[in-house]
Amino acid sequence: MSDSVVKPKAEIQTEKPKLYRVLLLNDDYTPREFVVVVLKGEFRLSEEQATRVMITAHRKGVSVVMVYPRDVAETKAERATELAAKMGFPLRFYAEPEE
Ligand code: TYC
Repeated sequence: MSDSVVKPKAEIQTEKPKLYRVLLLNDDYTPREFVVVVLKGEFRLSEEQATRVMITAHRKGVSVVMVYPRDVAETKAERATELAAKMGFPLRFYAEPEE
């Protein structure tokens, strides 16, 4: 009769939960000041950070706002997009996984 020894798994599972980045898209209609207000309110950016992110999107078409766990990124992107829509602006945020 052989003793059965339970060996610990050779490799410990160290997979990190994927992070998602929230991206901001440029458009021709949303006022710059409103974009900054949303970035400060929903994403807690400072005036300087919000202005920098807004200007980057304005110039390049898209800008990274912030990185979060998936559910937080998706919720914030949705909330910010809905708030803009309610105010009549086509401003869009979306979440995507980091590579
Ligand atoms: N392009 C807009 C304007 O000229 C301002 C703007 C900046 C809109 C960034 C969206 O993500 C954006 N009024």
